[in-house]
Amino acid sequence: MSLNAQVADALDQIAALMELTGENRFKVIAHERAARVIRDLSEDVGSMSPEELQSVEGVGEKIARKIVQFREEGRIDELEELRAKVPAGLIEVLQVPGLGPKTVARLWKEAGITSMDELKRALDSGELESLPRMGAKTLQNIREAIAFTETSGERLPIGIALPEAEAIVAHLRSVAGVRKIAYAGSLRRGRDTIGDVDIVCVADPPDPVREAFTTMAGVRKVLASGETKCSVRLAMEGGQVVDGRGAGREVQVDLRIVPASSWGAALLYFTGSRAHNIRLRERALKKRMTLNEYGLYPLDDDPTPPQRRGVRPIASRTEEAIYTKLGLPTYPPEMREDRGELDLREIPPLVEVGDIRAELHAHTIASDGRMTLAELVDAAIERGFHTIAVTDHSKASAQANGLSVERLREHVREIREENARRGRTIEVLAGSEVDILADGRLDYEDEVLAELDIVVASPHSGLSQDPKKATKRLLRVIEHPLVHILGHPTGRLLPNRRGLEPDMHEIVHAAREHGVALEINSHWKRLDLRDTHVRMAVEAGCLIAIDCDVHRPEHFDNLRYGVMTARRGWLTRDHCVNTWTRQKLLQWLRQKRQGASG
Ligand code: DGT
Ligand code: CA
Ligand code: CA
Ligand code: ZN
Repeated sequence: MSLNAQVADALDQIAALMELTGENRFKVIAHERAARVIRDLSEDVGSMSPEELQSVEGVGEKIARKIVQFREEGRIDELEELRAKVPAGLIEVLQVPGLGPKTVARLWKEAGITSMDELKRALDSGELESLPRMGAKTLQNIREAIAFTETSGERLPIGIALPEAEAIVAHLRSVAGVRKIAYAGSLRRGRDTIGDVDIVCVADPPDPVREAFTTMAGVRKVLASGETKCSVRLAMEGGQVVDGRGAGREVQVDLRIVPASSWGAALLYFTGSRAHNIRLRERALKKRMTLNEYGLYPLDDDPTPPQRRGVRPIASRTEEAIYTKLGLPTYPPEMREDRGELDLREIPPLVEVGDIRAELHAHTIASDGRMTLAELVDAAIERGFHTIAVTDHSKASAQANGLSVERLREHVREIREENARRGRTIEVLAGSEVDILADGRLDYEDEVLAELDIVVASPHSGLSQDPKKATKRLLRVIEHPLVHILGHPTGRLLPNRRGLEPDMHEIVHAAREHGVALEINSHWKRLDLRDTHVRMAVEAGCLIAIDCDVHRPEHFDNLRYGVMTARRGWLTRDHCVNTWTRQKLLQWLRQKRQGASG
C-alpha cells in the first residue's frame, strides 16, 4: 500500500473512532475529508514539507502534524489514544452498512457489546430487548444488516449493477402514476463498484409504484415499504442477468418517492456523493440559505424544517436551478466527489460516448476472441468507428492462444488485405497486444514490433510484484520507442485482484514525456486505469486511450463504463486519442515511430 493510502486509512480510523466516542461532528468530517483528499493526491505525502502539506485543501495544521508523525514514527498519538478508549472489535461492527455510529455507540455503552460475535450472541439471547429505546424493529434491522453483510460482502461491479438498475427503472416507468424516475447514488456518478442501488421517483398516487417495486421479479425480501422510502433485497439470478455475471449475488435497492416539486433537490441529494453534498450545504449556509432533499430555502432560526412550514423554496425542481442559485455550474454526476470541482469556474469539455470514433484494442479468433476478422470489422463499422485496431495476444499468453511470430506475420498479411478490401469505409490497423514480461521486456523482438501499425503493451502475469519492481517494469515499457499504448496498466480485476501498484506519479509523467497513451480498459471487471489514476494522468497532460478490449461483439457496449471512468478523472476530448479524426490518429501512430527511427 502506498504511503498516501496508509495515511488516509489512519485518518479514516480516527474519524470512525471519534464518531464512536461522541466527538464533535465537524472534527469527524474534517478527518474524513482529509483522508479522501490524501487518498486521491497525486503527490507522495512522504516527500512534502509540513507547509506543502498544509497547502493541500482540507489539510490544516493539526492534520498536517499527524501526517508528519505517521511518516516519521509509523503511528499517530491521537489514533493510539482513541484505540485505547474503544474496544478493537467495535470497528468491525461499525463497518456493517446500515449500522450507524450512534447505534453502535449505544450497543457498546448500554449493553457492553464490544465485538461482532458478542452482538450476534446478544441478538440471539434476546437481552437487547430490555434496552430502552431499542424496539423490535430496530433489532430486526440490525439482524438484517448483519445477515446482509455476510451474504453479500463486497461491492458490486458497475457492469452488474447498472443493467439491473436500468431494467428496474424501465419496469417502474410504465407503472400507473409514475411521472419521473431515475437511478441516483454511486451508480449515477459512475463509480467502478456499487454498494446499493438508489432510485428516485415522483408518483401520484404512490401506491402502485410501491406495490410494483416490492413485488417485482427477483425480490428476496422487503426491508421497508413506507410512504417515502421502500427498500428491497434483490437476487440477481433472474432474466436480467447477462452471461451469468450476477448469478448468486444479492443487492439492496432503495426507492424514494418524492414530491414533484422536490424532484431536483431529491435527485441532487441522493446522487451525492455525501462529501459533495456536504460542500453544497456549506456553500448554501455561507449564502444564508439551507439545502436539504426537499429544496434550497432561505435561512432562518426556526428549528422546524422549512418544507414542513410551507416555506417557498428558492429552487427545488431541477438540479440546475439549485446549482445556479448557489452560483455554481451544474456538475456532471461523475464529477460530484468533492475532488476540487467546487473550485472550478466552468466545467471542462469532458469526453462523451458519442465522441469515441476508434477502438484500438480488439481480439479475433486468431487468439482468444470470438469474432472472425471480418466480423470484428463489421461490428466496428456498425458502431460508426473510423478505425479498428486488431491486437491479438502475443506468444507468452499461451492460455489465450497467443500468436507465434510466424502466425503474427500471416495475421498481419490478412489484416492488410482486409483493410484494402474495405477501402475508405474504415481503417483496419494491424497490431498486437504484446505481453509485458515480468522484467519489463516485451514478448516480441523490436524488428517484429516495427512491422506493426500499432502496439498495445499490457501486463497479464506477475501481477503481485512489489511496487518498486512494478514501477521499473512499466517505465521500461513506456520508454520503449515502439509502444503506443500501455494496456490495462495495473492488471487489476474487480472486485478482488489488486493488480500492480506502481508509483503512478512516475508512470504518468513518463507517459507524458514519451507520448505514450495510457489505457482505460472499459471492461467493467477492469476499469484500469481507475478514476483517480485518470485524474493524475489528466493533470500531468498525458494522452489517454479508452478501449473495450473487444473479445465478443457485446463488449463494445462496455464503452460507457470506460467513458464514465474517464469523466470521473476529468478527461477532456482533446487528450483522448479515440476521439481524434482518422488523420490525426494515424499521424500520431506514425510519428511516434519516426521519433523512434530518427
Ligand atoms: P454506495 O451505495 O456505497 O456505492 O454509495 P452511494 O454514494 O450511492 O451512497 P448511499 O447509497 O449511501 O447514499 C446515496 C446518496 O444519498 C449519497 O451519495 C448521498 C446521499 N446521502 C446518504 N446518506 C447521507 C448523509 O448522511 N449525508 C449526506 N449529506 N448525504 C447522504
Ligand atoms: Ca448507493
Ligand atoms: Ca442507498
Ligand atoms: Zn489484455
